[in-house]
Amino acid sequence: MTTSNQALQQWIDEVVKLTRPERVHWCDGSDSEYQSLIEQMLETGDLISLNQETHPNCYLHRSSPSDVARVEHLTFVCTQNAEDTGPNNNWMKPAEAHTQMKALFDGCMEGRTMYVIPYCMGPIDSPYARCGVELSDSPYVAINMKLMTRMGQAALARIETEGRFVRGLHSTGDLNPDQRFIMHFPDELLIQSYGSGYGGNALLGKKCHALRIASWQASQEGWLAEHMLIVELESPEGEKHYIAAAFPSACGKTNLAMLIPPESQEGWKVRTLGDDIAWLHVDETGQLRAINPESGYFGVVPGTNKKTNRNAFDMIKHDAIYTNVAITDDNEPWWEDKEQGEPTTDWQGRPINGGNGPAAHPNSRFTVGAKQNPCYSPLADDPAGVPISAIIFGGRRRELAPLVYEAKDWNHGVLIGASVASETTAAATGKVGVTRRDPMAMKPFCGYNFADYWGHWLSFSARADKLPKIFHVNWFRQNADGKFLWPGFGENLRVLRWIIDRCEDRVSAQDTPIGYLPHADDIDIEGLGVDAETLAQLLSVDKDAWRKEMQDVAEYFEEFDRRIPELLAAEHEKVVASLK
Ligand code: OXD
Ligand code: MN
Repeated sequence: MTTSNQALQQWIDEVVKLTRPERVHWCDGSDSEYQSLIEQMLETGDLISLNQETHPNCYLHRSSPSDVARVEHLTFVCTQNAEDTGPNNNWMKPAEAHTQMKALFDGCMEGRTMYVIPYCMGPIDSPYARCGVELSDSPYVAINMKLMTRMGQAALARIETEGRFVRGLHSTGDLNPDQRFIMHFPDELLIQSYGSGYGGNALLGKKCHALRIASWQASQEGWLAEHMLIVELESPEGEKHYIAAAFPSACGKTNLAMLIPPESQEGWKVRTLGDDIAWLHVDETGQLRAINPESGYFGVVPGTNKKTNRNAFDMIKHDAIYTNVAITDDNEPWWEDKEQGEPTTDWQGRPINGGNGPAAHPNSRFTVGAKQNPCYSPLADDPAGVPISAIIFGGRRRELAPLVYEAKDWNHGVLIGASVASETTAAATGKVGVTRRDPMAMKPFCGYNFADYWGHWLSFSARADKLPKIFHVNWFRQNADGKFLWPGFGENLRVLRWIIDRCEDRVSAQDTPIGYLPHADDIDIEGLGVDAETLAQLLSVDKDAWRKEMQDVAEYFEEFDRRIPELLAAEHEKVVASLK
C-alpha cells in the first residue's frame, strides 16, 4: 500500500531503508485485522489465550520483566535550548539525539514486520482531534493502538486531506534496559522510542503524542493538553455537569471516571468520557470544552474488584488484553485484591511462590475499548466535546491536604495545580511512595518548561468568559495508624456533589488561607461510617504545616528561576501572607 501524502510516504521509505524490516503491514484498523494479529501472536507466544468460556477474547501478554513501566529517566525532550524543556524534563540536543537514535534504529527491524499505524486522537470528525502515524515493529503495539485510538483507514483518510500528522517511530529493539530511549522532538512533531514495549513508552499516541507533543502544540495554539479524566454527573433532577480531573498515574483516575454511585446517593448517574487525557479548548462562546483524545483504557488492574469498581471488573471480562497479570489453574486472569480465585502462575509465568513478591505485577494493565464500559458516555464521540464546569487537581497525600478545597479564582487555581504533590506509584520505574511535586499531574508528561506551562495556564483568564472553578481533592488522608480517613471510590460522589453545589452557587464555604473549604454540614456523611470528628480532621487546615508546605513550593519554584510567571509568584505570596 502507499499513500497520497508525499511527506508520509517519504518518511516511511526512509524508515524502511534505515530499519530494514522484512515486511511492511499497513494497518487498516478493521476487526478482521485485529483478529488475525491476535492469532499470529498466539502462535508466536506473544499472547496467551485466557479462559475463553469465562473471558471471551481475552488474552495475556507477558512483557520482559525489566520492561514493566514508564521510564522517566530515559525520556527526553529535544529542543535547541535546554531552557525550553525546563528542569522538569531530561534534555538532549536534537542533533545528538538523532545520531544516537539512528545508530539504534539501524537494521533493528531485520526479520520483523513493520506496522504502519495511522491514528486519530479524538473523534475523527472533530476540529479538536489530531492525527499521527506510528511505525512500529511490535504487533502488541498494533493491537493496543486499535483499542486505544481511532486507528486505520479513517485516520489515514483524514491525514491525506489535512496533510498534518505527528510522526512516531518505535522499535522494541532487544528490550535491553541500557539501550532504551523515549525521545521527543517538538519542533519536528516527531517521537522516537526504542527498547521498550510498555504502553506508556510504546503506544506513542498516548503519553508521547497526546500529552508531551500536544502540550507543547497547545501552548503555541492556545489550548491545553492535560492528564485528566472527564466525567459526566447527572443529578436525580436531571442536572448535568462535566468535570475534568487531574491525578498522577495510578491514583484512581479510572475509578473516578467510572464511579458507581452508592445506594445512599440514589438517583445520581455517572458516565465516563475519558479516564486519562483531556484536550481543552475555549469555544467561540468563551466556554472551556473537553474532548478525550483516546478511545480505550489502559488501566491498572490490581485493586479492581466488585466493590471498588464493579463496572471495570465486568468490562474486562471480555475482549481485553491483559499485560503482566497472574493466572489461576483454570486460566483466568488474577491480580491482588481481585477477591476471586487463587493464582497458580505469576506474571512472569513462574509457579506461585510467596518469595517472588506479588503474583500480578503492581503495574499490570488491561487494555479495552472504551465502549465496553457499562457507563460509557456517547458524548465521548461528540466532535464538539463537552462543556467543563469544574477542574479538579489531586494527589496521593497521607497528610496535609484536606479532603477538598476550592481555589479563590482561576489564578489561585493555577497555583494550586502547580503545587500538587503526590506519592510515587508503580506506573513508573523507581521508588514507590516517595512524595514529589507533580504539578497538574503532568510532571512526567509536560513537553516543555513548566514555568512557561504555568504562564500558559494563567493566560486563560484573558481567553475565556466562563472559566470553570478549580478544586483540589485528597482521597488518601491517613491517621497515625496508617488507616485511610475517607472511604473513597463511590463515596467520592459526596465530595463531587459539594463541588457541583459550589459551581451552582448553592452553598457557602469557609474562607481559609489555602482556599474555600466546605462547612462540615455541607458534606453528606449519612450512613458513611465517617464520624464528625474524622470529617473535622479531613477538613482542617494545619497552618504550621501549610507554612512549611508553601516554603517547599517556593523552593520548588526556585528551580525555574526567573522564568516563573510573576502572577504565579504573586499568588504564592498572597497565600503566604494570609498564613501569617
Ligand atoms: C498511564 C500513566 O498509563 O499515567 O496512564 O502511567
Ligand atoms: Mn496516565
